Amino acid sequence: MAINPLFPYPLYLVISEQDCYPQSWLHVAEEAIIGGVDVIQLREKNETPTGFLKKAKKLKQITDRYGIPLIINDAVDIAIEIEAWGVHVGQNDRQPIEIREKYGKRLQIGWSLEDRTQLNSKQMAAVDHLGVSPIFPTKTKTDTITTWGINGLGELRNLTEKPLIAIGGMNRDNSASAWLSGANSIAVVSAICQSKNPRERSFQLKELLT
Ligand code: TZP
Ligand code: MG
Repeated sequence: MAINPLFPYPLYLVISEQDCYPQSWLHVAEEAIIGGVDVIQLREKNETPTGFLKKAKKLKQITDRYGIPLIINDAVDIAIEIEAWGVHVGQNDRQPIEIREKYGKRLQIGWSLEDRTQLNSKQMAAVDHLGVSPIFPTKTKTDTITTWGINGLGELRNLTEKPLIAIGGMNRDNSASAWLSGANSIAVVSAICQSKNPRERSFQLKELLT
């Protein structure tokens, strides 16, 4: 797909300390940015609020240094506190409308689309971009509902104009087809976090998205 001005970030890294282990997650983040990652989401599922805030501050220093946007998963208050670019929420998290009402345009709001009916939800009015989740089955997240596949992604492309982010099992073999089927961004965890050379891997993935 062409670059979408509403989400001009073709390569999207979703990061946590655990998913990068045994590599240093901050090192992975920096290497990935140098390699071509355009946006990073911090997604920490096993952190205390204090621990999450500390990590968010550290990562924000890096994303600010390189001038790329940072998205915080779930923790809206932390996103506001560190002046993140955006927040990403799932179907069971804080609702987009509530976030928009409270914080206006201070945060870009990403929402996980797990079922086609959610496209008709009133929440869509407050959503800036959608995570199409998951495209393929993945060990990184197993509590999923719809596995969209490339065809499902292509169908969604015809049903909404909002930027679509393909996530779940994305790698060097399937990212180009997701891109050509209408994704505006390809989001990965393990393809970069578990790579021995996150910089090179990011570069390789980015090359596919033009
Ligand atoms: N949301 C849907 S799938 C997923 C998330 C956070 C995990 C993607 O991880 P991987 O390792 O890129 O398949
Ligand atoms: Mg969530």
